Amino acid sequence: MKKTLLIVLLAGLTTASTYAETAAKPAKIKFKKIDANRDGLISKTEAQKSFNKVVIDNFDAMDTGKDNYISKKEFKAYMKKQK
Ligand SMILES: [Ca+2]
Repeated sequence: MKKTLLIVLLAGLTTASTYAETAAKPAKIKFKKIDANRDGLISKTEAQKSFNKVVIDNFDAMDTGKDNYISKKEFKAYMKKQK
């Protein structure tokens, strides 16, 4: 019984660290995946629907033009800064 619990815990840890690694690499985010209606801009709604924590949390930082949309240019500029 104890052994099973340990395996479950270890499996949970592995999953958690994999998730953290993904979240810590904003450069891997695909603009196209978030831009649901393919108009070349990410709206706040699209960001929220993508469930991408990096984009949701940094929406205002990415939206340097302050027009409530992240253009591909703004997106790329932000990703470049993260490297
Ligand atoms: Ca869009």
